Amino acid sequence: MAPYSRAVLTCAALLSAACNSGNTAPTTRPAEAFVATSVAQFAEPWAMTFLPDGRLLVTEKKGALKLLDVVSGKAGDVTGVPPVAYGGQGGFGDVLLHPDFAKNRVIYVSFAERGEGGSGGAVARGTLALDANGGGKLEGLAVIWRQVPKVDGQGHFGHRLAFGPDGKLWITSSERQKFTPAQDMKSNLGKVVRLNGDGSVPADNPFSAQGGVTAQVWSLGHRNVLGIAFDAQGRLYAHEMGPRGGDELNIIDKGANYGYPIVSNGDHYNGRDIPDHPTRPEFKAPLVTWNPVISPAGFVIYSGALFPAWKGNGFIGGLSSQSLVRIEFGEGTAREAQRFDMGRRIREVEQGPDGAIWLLEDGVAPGGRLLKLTPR
Ligand SMILES: [Ca+2]
Ligand SMILES: [Ca+2]
Repeated sequence: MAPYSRAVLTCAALLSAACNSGNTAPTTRPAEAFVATSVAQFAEPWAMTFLPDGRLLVTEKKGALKLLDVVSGKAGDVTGVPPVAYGGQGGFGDVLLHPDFAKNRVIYVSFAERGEGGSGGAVARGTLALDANGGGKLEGLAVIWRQVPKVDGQGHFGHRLAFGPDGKLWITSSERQKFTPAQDMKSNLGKVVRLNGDGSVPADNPFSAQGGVTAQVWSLGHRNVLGIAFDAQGRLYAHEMGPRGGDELNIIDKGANYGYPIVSNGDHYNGRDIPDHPTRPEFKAPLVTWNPVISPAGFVIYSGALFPAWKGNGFIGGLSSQSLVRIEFGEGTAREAQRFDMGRRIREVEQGPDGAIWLLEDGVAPGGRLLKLTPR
């Protein structure tokens, strides 16, 4: 565990030189809206989720699972995690509790693994046994899902996890920087996947009759999806790291094709044109497109009481934009309402039990801070 520090950060500590990097919404000084408290520091933290007792599980990309007491700042280790293929964008990914965790102790983790053909994302399920020393271990861990096929390279795994109000497990499966698999139904790359909690395929998936990995697919034509969230009405949203000038926020519909790599409001990083969304109306268009991009990672739709004005708003972390982006939703619409310049790459966003908003910075050395945002 990296040494933890606790300090209320001033605006000056949080902000990079300029406070106005945004083009979609005016950038706001964080200090005007919330207090950001640095609670702990982790090595390349990637994801977090709260336990019912208020403690916080944090994944570190190299392959560690930490359990943090957010009050004392003490962190313990959770052992029994799977070996991960660390490198590039690969490594330990998301951590998620089963909706009945308080009763069944079931937990899900995602990670990059090596295998025939290269590497791919995987999701494993086990139970969490806590010990009396502030740590614990994963027991009975079994892989319930894999990206197919495994390919070379170390990019675009996705593997963000969520449980829906339908009790199903949702997995984002990015296209591994291989473009065309996003449209290939014999592959589950470039898709949003929906499974039962045990890894089996729900009978009411849109392509369930086709069997194989096709049956897992809920939506297709995605690029790199590092954030997925349900709103209070049960609607599913996902953001997507697009090509140059093409980051997206989408509402995810059953069986819909989001068009990548055939269409995007952005273009390939090598300069090659990708026709924009309006040229192919058969593909579902994004609610929001960012150009310049924000590099979205982490996503919550806020339902807490601490920030009543933000109830129902989306909060998206920004990597290259070093920001926290606030989204307001309308009927079938969404817009960037506000952008907070955090001065660091933001990897993960979570809502705490008391309604505070928690962020993980991205970072190897000295590490990424865990920030707790509370009202001013
Ligand atoms: Ca999380
Ligand atoms: Ca384009």
